[in-house]
Amino acid sequence: MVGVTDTARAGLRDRAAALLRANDAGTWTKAGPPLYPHQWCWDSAFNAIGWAHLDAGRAVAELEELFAAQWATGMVPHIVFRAGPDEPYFPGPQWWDCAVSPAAPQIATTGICQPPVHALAVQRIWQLTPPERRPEIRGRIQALYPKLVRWHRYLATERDPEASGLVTTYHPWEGTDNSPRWDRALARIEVARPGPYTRLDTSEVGDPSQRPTDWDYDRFLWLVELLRRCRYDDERIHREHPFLIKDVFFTAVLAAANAALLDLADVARAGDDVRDQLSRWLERGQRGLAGRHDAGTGLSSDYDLRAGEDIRVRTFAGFAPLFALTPDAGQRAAQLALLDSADFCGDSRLRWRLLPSTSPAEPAFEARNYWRGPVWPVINWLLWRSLTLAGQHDRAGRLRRDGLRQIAAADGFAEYYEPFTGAPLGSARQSWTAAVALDWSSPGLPPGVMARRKTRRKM
Ligand code: 2M8
Repeated sequence: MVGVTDTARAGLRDRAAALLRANDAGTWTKAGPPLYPHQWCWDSAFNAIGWAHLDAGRAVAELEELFAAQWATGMVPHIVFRAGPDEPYFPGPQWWDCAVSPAAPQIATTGICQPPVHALAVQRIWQLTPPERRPEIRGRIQALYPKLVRWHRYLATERDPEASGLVTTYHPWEGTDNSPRWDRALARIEVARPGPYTRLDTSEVGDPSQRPTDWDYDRFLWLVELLRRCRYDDERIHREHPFLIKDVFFTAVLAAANAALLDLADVARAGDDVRDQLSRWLERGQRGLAGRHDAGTGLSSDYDLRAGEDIRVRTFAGFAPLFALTPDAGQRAAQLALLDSADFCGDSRLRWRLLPSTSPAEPAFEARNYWRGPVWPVINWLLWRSLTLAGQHDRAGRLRRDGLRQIAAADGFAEYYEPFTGAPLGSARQSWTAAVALDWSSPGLPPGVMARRKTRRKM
């Protein structure tokens, strides 16, 4: 941590570990109480990475607990409602009513999912497991591995019936809630009648301008109602649902996760058929992303299936080829130049050179509003990981240094940060930010290597 003393780094690590422990419910981690008291899907993966620095067994338990709520379809739900009634969250299980689906598990969950960071977490856990714990952890990874493959299979099939390589998302809550990426698709939903409701998030955060608007919430809840009416049946959703987006960021995470599973195949003693399948999904995802390149902006664009139109908004998601490490060297060089440009990390107003959720040059940019501008440490962690694997060590090192400075400069572990001032925003006790701080402040630990297997068969 250049520019921050060893003492400061040790202090940050201690505080990050203390936050994870404070949010620990034994075998799962509250995402960010009191705002987020339950177990969230991709938060859990990052939290497992944090735990891996403290206790490999606890790290695996996080994922075991999450996958205990895996749906019969293979989907890993976006929230597992594990907190008790004294820790309210809106919308709770009754809004989702997942019992309408025969695929839902016994425990209450939501009926959608989030980006599959989990294989990246397992890769990191294995990397950090001390030799004396390897036999035990290997056994547990072997048990988890087929569940991860089922999860990826769900995304590669049910969420991509066209076999395009691109994952279809059903709801803004499948990752980046009020990102301007969804504005036009949400605006097309003219009538949203979710029924009376009271939000809790705006009072928890205090400053409503940091959160989605009521207009957004009307549509978020209406989409839940429509998904419930489809009984969360993927085939029906593809036929009837008004919000179907080919999401390039989600796709990129899946590609990186498929590579991570390939990397772990020997640890898990996976058979050749599984390895071949993962290779095909990886290639198909990377090819799908290559097809989403927008020559005008240099970014990758999401695609709105219902409107039949590209979504041309400059956000972090446009760097999907970089997150996925697609093989086109020319495209990668162009994306790196764009990343450094004044439209993104090179904006001279930025307090730190970190990737904001939305480009400050974009008309929809809002510096304090959630996914519409603020810097999210977890997104920068994913970028850091990709830059490292791409051999971009200087860029990766700078990103990690600035990422740590940003977190260390503020009290607590914020959910997101104002890009120009560095002010901490949203939840102040966000587990995944503490997890990222733990991972980044561990000296000499680059992320795992990407598998570079040749595919044996054509798709
Ligand atoms: C945010 O989303 C939840 C709904 O899932 C919310 O606003 O209530 C998002 O940032 C999401 O990506 C994240 O997983 C979740 C918990 O940190 O909070």
